[in-house]
Amino acid sequence: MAALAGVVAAGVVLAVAELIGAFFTARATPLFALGSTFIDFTPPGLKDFAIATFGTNDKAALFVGMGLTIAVLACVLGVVAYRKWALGVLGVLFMGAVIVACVVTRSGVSGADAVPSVLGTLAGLVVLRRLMVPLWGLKKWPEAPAGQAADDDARNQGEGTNRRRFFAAAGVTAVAAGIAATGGRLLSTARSNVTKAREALTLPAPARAAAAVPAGVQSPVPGVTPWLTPNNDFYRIDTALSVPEININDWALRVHGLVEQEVTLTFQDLLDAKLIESHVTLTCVSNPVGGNLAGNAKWLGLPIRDVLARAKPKDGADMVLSKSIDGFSASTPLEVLQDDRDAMLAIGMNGEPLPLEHGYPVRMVVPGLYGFVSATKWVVDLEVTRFADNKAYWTNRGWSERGPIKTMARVDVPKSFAKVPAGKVAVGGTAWAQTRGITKVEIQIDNGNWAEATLSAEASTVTWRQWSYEWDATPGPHYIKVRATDGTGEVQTDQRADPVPDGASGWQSVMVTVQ
Ligand SMILES: Nc1nc2c(c(=O)[nH]1)N[C@H]1C(S)=C(S)[C@@H](COP(=O)(O)O)O[C@H]1N2
Ligand SMILES: [Mo]
Repeated sequence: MAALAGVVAAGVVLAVAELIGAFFTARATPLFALGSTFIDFTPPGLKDFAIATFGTNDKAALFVGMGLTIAVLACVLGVVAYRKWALGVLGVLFMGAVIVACVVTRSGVSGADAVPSVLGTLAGLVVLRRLMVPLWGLKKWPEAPAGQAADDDARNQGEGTNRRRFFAAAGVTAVAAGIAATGGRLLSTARSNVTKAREALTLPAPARAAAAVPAGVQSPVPGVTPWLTPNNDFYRIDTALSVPEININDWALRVHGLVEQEVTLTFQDLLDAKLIESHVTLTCVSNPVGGNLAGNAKWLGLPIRDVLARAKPKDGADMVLSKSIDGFSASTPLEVLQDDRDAMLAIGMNGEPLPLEHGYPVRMVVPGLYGFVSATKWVVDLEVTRFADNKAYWTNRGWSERGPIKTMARVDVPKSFAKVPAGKVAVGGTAWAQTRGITKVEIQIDNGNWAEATLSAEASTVTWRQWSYEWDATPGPHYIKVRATDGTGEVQTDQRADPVPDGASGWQSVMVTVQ
């Protein structure tokens, strides 16, 4: 029962902080701050494990893990408080201090944002005390601490009354905490007008429209991923447990560091600039062989080379460290942002303002590089610097400082472990080698000869290219292997590599049973 009291009190800490937190920075409530701090201390192996295991549900998995950890700690604290109240109080205050430390060290969070966590902790203490009193009145257990005064009320009650009193208080408090937490979430959503501002935003027409997409980019095989990924289906990978909410009137991008001329851009500057539109396939370095952490969209934005031309990088600069409002950063080679590949500060995705999860109002899109070294969402700062002088977020955590995308072919149909009827089986998928392009995709059944797949039309070298293959399948278990050749003539390597530190490699092999 003491352990249960601990769990209820912990729930009150989180719920009260959530409710009061609706009036403070969204990222400053205990769960988000604890989780974000945990992510920041994540070593490369663990991040990779989390994504390999949970995919884009990694955040949900983190919350479940955190919930269980907090529940176990709360049980322990409850029992400690029952035996020695002063020690329990110390424990709760210590946990409160840890939460506050996590909150105030978040980027973009101020000291005042500690208020919800402080008030939550105090509320938790009060509840813990109120639940302990009837427990101390239960004289049944020999270890019931003699000195821990149950109040007169509790002392004069019988066992049954104290027990009932405890469960009634615990139950009512738990329900109240649930209501407070839900109310807090709803309130903070209602108070946010960023979603409405995004919906009200009309994007300007580009000065240079995207190149027309040729007919036949889509693989004819049913079930192959759509060539253009709808925004809602676009994979999402980031360290942001709660999505940053940026008001476009407050947004500014500072370009500074090794430059002749510091430049500051407002959102209006972007709307007024000569924008371009272009299809680009984004890929995550954590994508395992055969994985689906890649998506293709039409982006609208300002070429970063235009911004750099105004800032005039100084000799010796070789990198741009882009930073988001929430502390993520990416190191991108300076020359990549200056060449003709159309790296951009994007404000539009598939004809809409960027969705909040994909970087609203402004993100970077850089063809040819994995997202962790280029695709900064919620970007607010570009520091022109040198690789020798500065390290990006994931580089500090064991990943590479550079991340050109490796050539990769993927089978979408049939799925791994599928059962298919004998005869003609349609095989299809996609392949990418951004900035080099895909010139060939080959299929190998079991240990047979490599056979060329039919390539779908190529939109550009910075988008993925789909393919199809007709397989004459004979009954039994079979392996389908796939490999691509890029525009330089290089065949995708069969050398297996893990995603850490600079991207997975190897040929995907799909097992199917032909019936
Ligand atoms: N601010 C911010 N930007 C970020 C990240 C992040 O964690 N924070 N993750 C990067 C990574 S690892 C990838 S793969 C891409 C993914 O972009 P998407 O979520 O729009 O698909 O965003 C990049 N930009
Ligand atoms: Mo990524």
